[in-house]
Amino acid sequence: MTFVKVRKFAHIFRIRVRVQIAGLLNLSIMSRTADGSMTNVRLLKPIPCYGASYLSSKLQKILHSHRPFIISQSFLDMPAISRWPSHNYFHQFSNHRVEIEVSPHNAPAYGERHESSLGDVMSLLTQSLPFRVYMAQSPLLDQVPQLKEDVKSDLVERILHEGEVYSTATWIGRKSLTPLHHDPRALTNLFVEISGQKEFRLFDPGVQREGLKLGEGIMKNTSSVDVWTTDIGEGWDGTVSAGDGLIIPRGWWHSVRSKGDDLNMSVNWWFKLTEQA
Ligand SMILES: O=C(O)CCC(=O)C(=O)O
Repeated sequence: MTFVKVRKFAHIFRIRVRVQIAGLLNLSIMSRTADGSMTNVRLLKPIPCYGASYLSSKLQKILHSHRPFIISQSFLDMPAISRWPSHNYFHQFSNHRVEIEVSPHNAPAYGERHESSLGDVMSLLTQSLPFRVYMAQSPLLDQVPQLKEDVKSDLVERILHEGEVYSTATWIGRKSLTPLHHDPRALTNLFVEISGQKEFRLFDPGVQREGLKLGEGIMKNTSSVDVWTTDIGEGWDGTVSAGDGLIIPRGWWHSVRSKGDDLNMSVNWWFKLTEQA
């Protein structure tokens, strides 16, 4: 083994031991942020991950536990997964007006909202831009009902059958970052990744609110703390790839960022779980 390899293994080993010790003692570990500064980020637990076959008999029980979980590679039957990333697919809907958010890269805040045509947005998103453009929480599926056919999937139907759907949203962008917030309190979120990868940081509804720097009025569910560099308490972390889903239970705080530089596409449904008798 070369000297370089030995050093590399020793380094990986040291990191593993540090993480294990920190986990055992529930200590905080230091990690380096993108800008090179050190930050104190407490250990995050991995979001549990299940496959469709495991879920088939336990779906109700797991949903009603109100704990988050990733559903691995179980939405690959969704036509959007092959259709939406293909170069020209959205051309046919080019003229539809949509809203986008524009903000500086990495800003842990919602962007300024602008209106544009879907065609222009899709062509903007093929370019490397000095700012972030995000078609966030778009009612695209209601505006273009034809697209609803693309997000049909047996498992989506099964999950939504456990409650009543309130609304759905489409998310298309690059290098996106959604700040920490919680959705309307009564609603569970079924989130499906169509293209690219997204990382989620989740915190349970009981997280310490002091220090969250919450907004006012309709922004009182949104924090201006950057949970990617700042420790706000124990949380859960996980990544979804195309074909994966995630359940965000009602009231759970979440911040979401895309991974890599590729076009990223997702869709989600907010639904109210039917209470169990
Ligand atoms: O994908 C994102 O950027 C945010 C998703 C989100 O916040 C949600 O589905 O409630």
